[in-house]
Amino acid sequence: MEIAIIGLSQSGKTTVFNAVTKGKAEVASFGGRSNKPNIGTAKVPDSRFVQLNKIFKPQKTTPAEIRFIDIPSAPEGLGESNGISGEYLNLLQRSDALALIIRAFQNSSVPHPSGKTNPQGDLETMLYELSFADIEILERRLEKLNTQLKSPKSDMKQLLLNEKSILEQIKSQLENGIHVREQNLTPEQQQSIKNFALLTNKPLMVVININEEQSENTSQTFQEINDLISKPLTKATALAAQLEMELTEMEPEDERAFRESLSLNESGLDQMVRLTYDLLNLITFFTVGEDENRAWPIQTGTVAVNAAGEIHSDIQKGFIRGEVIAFNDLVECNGMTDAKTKGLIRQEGRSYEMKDGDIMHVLFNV
Ligand SMILES: Nc1nc2c(ncn2[C@@H]2O[C@H](COP(=O)(O)OP(=O)(O)OP(=O)(O)O)[C@@H](O)[C@H]2O)c(=O)[nH]1
Ligand SMILES: [Mg+2]
Repeated sequence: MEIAIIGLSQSGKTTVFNAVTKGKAEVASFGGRSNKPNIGTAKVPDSRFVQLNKIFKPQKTTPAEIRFIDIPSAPEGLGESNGISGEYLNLLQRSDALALIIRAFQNSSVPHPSGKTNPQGDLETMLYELSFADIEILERRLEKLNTQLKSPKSDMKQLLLNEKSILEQIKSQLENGIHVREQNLTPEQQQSIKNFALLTNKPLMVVININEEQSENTSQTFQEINDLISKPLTKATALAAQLEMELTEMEPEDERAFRESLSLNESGLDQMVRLTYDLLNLITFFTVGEDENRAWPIQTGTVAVNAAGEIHSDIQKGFIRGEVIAFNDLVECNGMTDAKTKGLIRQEGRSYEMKDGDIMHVLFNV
């Protein structure tokens, strides 16, 4: 799973990135900014995984991970209505979801690019920018289709015309500010745009970057942007990125104490991960053993053979069956031996639909 962090310049993208990945990427000082994307992973906090590690004491533990890419605001790009293109566009297209950072913090030493903190305006700008990128992608395809339609092979003509009509409809809605994910497309329509990886078809999380002492204004900001965020496949959260980043730099005990004193119960990392799981409809399954315990994020509805493919493509290819036990059953038995005696380990076939918290051991042929 890969999330692209986007937003206007100086909105706090790199700060959010550092807070969730516990990274040390350099934040921009005004004027001198880096143009390379930062790539890092956030480890998904999961108390069940901690419990499994206590039971199995493996040599290695690998929590579930979500990749974050901090996309710098391109000199010619994002928010300046000149479009998103080239390398930036590719990075955005290949991501599974977009995290859009909206600046709501006041910081006189960090001037806002347009002079004034304006969450609603910035959000509108960025939503427009994303629509615009998609319109350009569709226009390029439509141009090609029109050329092909000048001398179509007869068996292709109807197909091309169908595609053209679908793309034109989608484009016209985008021109009215309706993102693709809000367009209620039929499976057939979704199929015809699948390869374009349109940006406004991706799940969107809006992250409002607030000052630490701004909590009262936060609900007001939410109210202001409410119409823009209460849409399908769109979620929003507020976090104080600067503070979150500083907290992640502390020793874990100090961080805990500090959070308590500020009554910050959910960390920025937790919030972002929860939102990602929610937005992408993810669950976690586990593999356990003496060598390694590992947690794997998968989409709800994933069947056993495809879950096995997350581990390795060979394991998917040679899949025979899965030995599966629910997390609660395993913990109650405090390990596999007792669980086996009690008959709690199930034999499941390729099409078994994985449940959140399943522990699976795959039997396979090489
Ligand atoms: N007070 C305050 N300052 C912040 C907050 N988040 C970021 N900043 C400051 O704003 C400046 C820009 O933050 P960055 O994280 O570099 O912003 P960015 O969006 O990555 O900037 P570009 O990559 O240049 O587009 C830095 O000086 C940060 O310290 C915040 O929540 N509160
Ligand atoms: Mg940055």
